[in-house]
Amino acid sequence: PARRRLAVLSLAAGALCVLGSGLAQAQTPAYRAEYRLSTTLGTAFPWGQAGERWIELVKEKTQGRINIKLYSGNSLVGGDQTREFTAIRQGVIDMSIGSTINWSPQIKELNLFSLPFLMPDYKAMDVLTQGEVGKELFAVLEKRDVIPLAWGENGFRELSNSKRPVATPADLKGMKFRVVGSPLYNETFTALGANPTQMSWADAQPALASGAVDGQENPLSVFVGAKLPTVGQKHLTLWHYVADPLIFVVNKNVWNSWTPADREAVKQAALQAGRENVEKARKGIAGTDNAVLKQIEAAGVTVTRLTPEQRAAFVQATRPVYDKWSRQIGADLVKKAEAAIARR
Ligand code: X2X
Repeated sequence: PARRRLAVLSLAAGALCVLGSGLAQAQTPAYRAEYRLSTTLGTAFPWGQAGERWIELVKEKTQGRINIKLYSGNSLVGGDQTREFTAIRQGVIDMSIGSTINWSPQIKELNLFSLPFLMPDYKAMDVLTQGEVGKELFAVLEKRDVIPLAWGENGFRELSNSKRPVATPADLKGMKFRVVGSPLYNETFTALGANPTQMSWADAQPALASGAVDGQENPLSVFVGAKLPTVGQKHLTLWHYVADPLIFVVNKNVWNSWTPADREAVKQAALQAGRENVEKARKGIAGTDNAVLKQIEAAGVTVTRLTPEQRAAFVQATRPVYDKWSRQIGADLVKKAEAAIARR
């Protein structure tokens, strides 16, 4: 019986060995057949196209080891873009190209880009994302278990409505605007005398079509891509009050499951897709190329460009919101951003 017991024991030990080597194998990269990439806008927009491009470049650079599927419309979080960041942390989403606005409810520092009239032009946006401020924001994301890789762009957000041309805060009085993101947006529109209401992009389009809200704010690429003039958005004001960059990220556990060489490939792919995305987001809008604006005017939309005096009235009306939120974001970070913009 003693010998039999020994035999049983050695059998058990053998089984453990087999199990053990199986575990050892599982510790070498266990790549999944497919990873989920979340975006808000789909492939009719530069944002969704950036997702497609990242996927394509990753596939190419990893020789097909990393396959990604695009889930636009924030479909992995039921269309609720303000829940996206939490879902990335939890692993419901593996990768994302997300707007700073949509993650700002969880990451207060990302409200920086939503401070009204902080960034006067594209150069100002670039010195933030490509400089010290951008690095600091990436460090904040990493502390929250999300690996940031590259910057992209949604764009400067312009104001549209179905009621009348808007050139002064007084013109906004009583108008209902759809906003998204953190309470900063509610406070900005309230300070201007408008009635803001927070809803997802998925809900915004039917709300605009039915007249439940009068207006919205989004980059011109979105205004055109979503065909907002066809749902009565006939008045556009170019006020450049805020702009939202996009950030390419990967869930930390997913990132750690890849070999260092594949991580580098995913990062380089993000940087390239990000650069191409910024270029595309500005096409027809920035500098001397105003093809998108021409298209908008051809659709019968009145385009209002603010004089410096008119712009100053919007800046002044929103200044208390700027000051309050600077403290919430972090006075040091805001000062650093202001200094970088002043030096640009
Ligand atoms: O919902 C919006 O307005 C959009 C599409 O621009 C964002 O996701 C921030």
